[in-house]
Amino acid sequence: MKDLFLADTHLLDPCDEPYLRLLDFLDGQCGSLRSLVMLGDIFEFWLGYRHTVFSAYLPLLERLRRLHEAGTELVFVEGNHDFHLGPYFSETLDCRILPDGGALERDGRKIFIAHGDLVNPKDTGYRVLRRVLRHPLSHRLMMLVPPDTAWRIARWASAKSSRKNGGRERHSLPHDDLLNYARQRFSEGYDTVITGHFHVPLLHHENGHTLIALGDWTKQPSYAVLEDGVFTLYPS
Ligand SMILES: [Mn+2]
Repeated sequence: MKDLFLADTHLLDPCDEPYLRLLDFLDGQCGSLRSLVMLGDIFEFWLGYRHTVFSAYLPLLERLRRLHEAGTELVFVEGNHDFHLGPYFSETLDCRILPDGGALERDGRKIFIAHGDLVNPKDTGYRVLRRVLRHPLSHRLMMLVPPDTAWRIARWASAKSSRKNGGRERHSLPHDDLLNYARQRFSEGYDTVITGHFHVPLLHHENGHTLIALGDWTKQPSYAVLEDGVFTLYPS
């Protein structure tokens, strides 16, 4: 049995190639996963309503339900695109939700998982906005928006941001901030730190500690596997 770590698939349209690739990939993993750990931005946009989910996400949610029924533990660290996961995840899928990341114990290893959006300590503006948006009151206000309207706004915002980037996303890894963040966790007793968010894969070993940054799911799907106490990062 193994544990699978995945981030930044940014799913939006179930006809998109990366989305279909993820469904195939998860179908192939069913029955062999002890846990599936999603480290945020799995969805390009998510809002947890009580009785509604976005229909574009039904294919993935069905895969997650199958994994859960096959005995896979689901863990979700909220990203900056998908927070307020709500009752579908917590109740229907029995998913363990970590809004700000947290600890995971596997094979005697003490692992800290986080999305990665809090790696830069100087990004105070983002931190304030993040706290406001994640406040339970914000969730209640957002749920007053009809799901069709929320979805339309999300698609518009997504198209706008990809137009702004000229259709090409540019990603880079803030090495120093990320290393400092990981070293802080190592000093707290964690032996492994795993993040997503930067879309650039990294596997770094240091004094018996391991730092993994997951890539995304565009051209070369990126994920990490923990099996028999050893981490492997793909693409390797
Ligand atoms: Mn992110």
